[in-house]
Amino acid sequence: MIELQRITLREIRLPLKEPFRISSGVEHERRICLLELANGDGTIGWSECVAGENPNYSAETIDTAWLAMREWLAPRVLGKPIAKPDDLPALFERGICGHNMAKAAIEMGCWDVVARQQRVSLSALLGGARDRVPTGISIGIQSSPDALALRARAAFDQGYRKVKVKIEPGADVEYVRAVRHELGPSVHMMADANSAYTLADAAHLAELDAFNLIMIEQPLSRDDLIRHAELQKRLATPICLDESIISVERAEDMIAIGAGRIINIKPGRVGGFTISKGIHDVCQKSGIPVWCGGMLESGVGRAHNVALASLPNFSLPGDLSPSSRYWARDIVSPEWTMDDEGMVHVPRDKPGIGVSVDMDFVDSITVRHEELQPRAPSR
Ligand code: OSB
Ligand code: MG
Repeated sequence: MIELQRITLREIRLPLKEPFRISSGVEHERRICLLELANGDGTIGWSECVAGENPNYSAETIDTAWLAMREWLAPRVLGKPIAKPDDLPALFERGICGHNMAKAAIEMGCWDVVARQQRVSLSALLGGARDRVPTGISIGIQSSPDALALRARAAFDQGYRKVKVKIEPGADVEYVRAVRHELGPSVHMMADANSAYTLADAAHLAELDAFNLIMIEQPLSRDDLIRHAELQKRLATPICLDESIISVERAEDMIAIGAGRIINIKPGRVGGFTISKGIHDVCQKSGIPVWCGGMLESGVGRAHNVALASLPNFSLPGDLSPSSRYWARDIVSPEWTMDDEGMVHVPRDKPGIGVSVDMDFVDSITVRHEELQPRAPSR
């Protein structure tokens, strides 16, 4: 049973070690919204809202999510008894369109609360089955094919199990060719276009078939399910959808019309763990592999992703790099590390998310802070 008494929102600033460029924008520093959820029984849960600073990946931003949580979502849960976190999507859906990342942040924090109440790991509560999950790296667009090949080589030598490179028109075929040439034929490689192409680029994208990529992620626009199905017919490389998949129904549609053969599940994008599990189950029944994507999360959001990635049908390496790939210092202890086989360990022996938040460090980088409490009954 959950009955939240307070949700504390904090905005922190974390500079990235290297700028992260994708087809729709570049980030040097992350503005991250953390949630601390205080339950009536004294249990504290943590989560992270993955909305970015700008509306380039999705319509949501940290500022719209903050507003949505304060004005519409938190009032639905604060001081109200909730039997289980699975009930939250329905509670949030009625009369509140979209805002999946804001909804997810509260829902995922509630999963942490319940895991800690039951003294089980978040992984176990979600139905996870593995102690270690394979790790991939997502490399931003670089200045030249050679620069990208060098960066990819360094990543592969560190142990990563999958190398994903960001592409856009003008930085695609030659860039991928350079990386494939550098890494050799057997390394798991893929490209992510973040919607930079249209169906008119089909013949150009088909040139990527020569490089034996395990998939090409989100080549077309988020709403282009039909066009993705058409493109898939013209490509040998499997299409993986990211931005397009925002619900269980959208995943079913992708499968039904052949708009893709793989799904990148990001719990923030779809509205939380309940819906992520729903997509995972639908895909498992249809033989569609899934993997856990990333949004350059801090150690808190990473904990949630690692727990989700321990579910059985997460059969491909996720974008789950260790803390040191992103930050000079992460906000959790222990920090997330990768072993020399490219695996991240799932803290299944600890309750909840399995890492503790370094409060002194968080306080020192907090630029905004708001406490949400049950509204006084209106007279
Ligand atoms: O498309 O997967 C993406 C980061 C921000 C926005 C979109 C994407 C990404 C990544 C980062 O690829 C993966 C990571 O967190 O390491
Ligand atoms: Mg992507």
